[in-house]
Amino acid sequence: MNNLEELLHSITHDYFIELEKAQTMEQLELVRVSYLGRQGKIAALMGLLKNIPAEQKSVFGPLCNKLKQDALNGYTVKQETFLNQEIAQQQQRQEHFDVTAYYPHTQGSLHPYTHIIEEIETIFMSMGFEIATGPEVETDSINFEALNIPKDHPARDMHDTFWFDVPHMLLRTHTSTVQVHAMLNKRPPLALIAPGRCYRHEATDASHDIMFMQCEGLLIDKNISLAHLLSTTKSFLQAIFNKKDLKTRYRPGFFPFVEPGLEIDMSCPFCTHGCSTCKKTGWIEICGAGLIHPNVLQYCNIDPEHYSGFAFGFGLTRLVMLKYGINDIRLLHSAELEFLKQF
Ligand code: FA5
Repeated sequence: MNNLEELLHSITHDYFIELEKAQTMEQLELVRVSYLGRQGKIAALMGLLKNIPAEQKSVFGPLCNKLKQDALNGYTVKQETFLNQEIAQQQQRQEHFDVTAYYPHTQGSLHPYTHIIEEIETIFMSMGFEIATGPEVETDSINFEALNIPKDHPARDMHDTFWFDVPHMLLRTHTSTVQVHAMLNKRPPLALIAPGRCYRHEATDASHDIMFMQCEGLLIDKNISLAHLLSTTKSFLQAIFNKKDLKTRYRPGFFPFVEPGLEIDMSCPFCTHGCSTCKKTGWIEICGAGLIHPNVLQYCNIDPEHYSGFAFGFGLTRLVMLKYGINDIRLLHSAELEFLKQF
């Protein structure tokens, strides 16, 4: 009896001293576990009750229960005190938050591609063109057959193609595929541009990469002629280089999906008497173009007797490089922050 009484007093005494000493939530939790936990000292004390006679049990049972309740109350009061202190500290920190304080941060910038695509889209939208997109993983039929480039056609040699293991599937080699999707899915009149990535299995150098960007243009309606093509492309080039006196000239060009086909050159926007960009010629090759071949219209169920149209496609990568004076495509496609920060 005496032993139990002493034990109860010593646990009560020690518990409240340790409770008093706890200065943080973590220390308080250690005290709780050590006394009130399932393996704690109070539980062990209560475990002893089952081995004592019934008359002693009736005395110590209530005393043990009282100790447990007092210990729990003491713990709860202290826990609330700590929580209130923490809330008060948080409020104080918030009251002192300085919204004008300068926090050093690094600011991102738009990639040159993003800049130029936004400009191109704005110019063409002002002329009534829509912006179109298409898949980069394509079928042989859309990338070649629909565009009048059947199997064994020599024009396929110009498009070194990344083929998938899946038969007839490839990474598109040009954005002319978007023409086909548009013609198959919509009815004329159609006016769209399609900037996007293309892939060719080529050796890389300062102006060629295996991934690059092109921008396609397509217009189909009744009575569309070369005059529409020439004035649209010229107006676009004058706007993008911000040069009203920029001139264009035309040479015959062969692309199986247009007839006649043209290569469009522009007068060098950077010089008057020849420079390294125009290789001292005063002219820069900029765009392939032509009137849409009747075979292509027919493939897409558009009657060539009623409708005609033009298409053009230029290297958007080349345009970015020209416009920003970037002399190596690999820089443009690198993740070099020092380079990209300039734009
Ligand atoms: C075409 O791809 C045609 N689809 C363009 C076209 C559209 C003609 C509509 C007529 C009507 P070409 O293969 O020439 O054409 O490619 C066009 C441009 O893409 C090139 O002038 C060049 O600027 C760019 N280009 C081609 N291959 C690469 C490459 N590996 N790296 C960077 N740019 C490239």
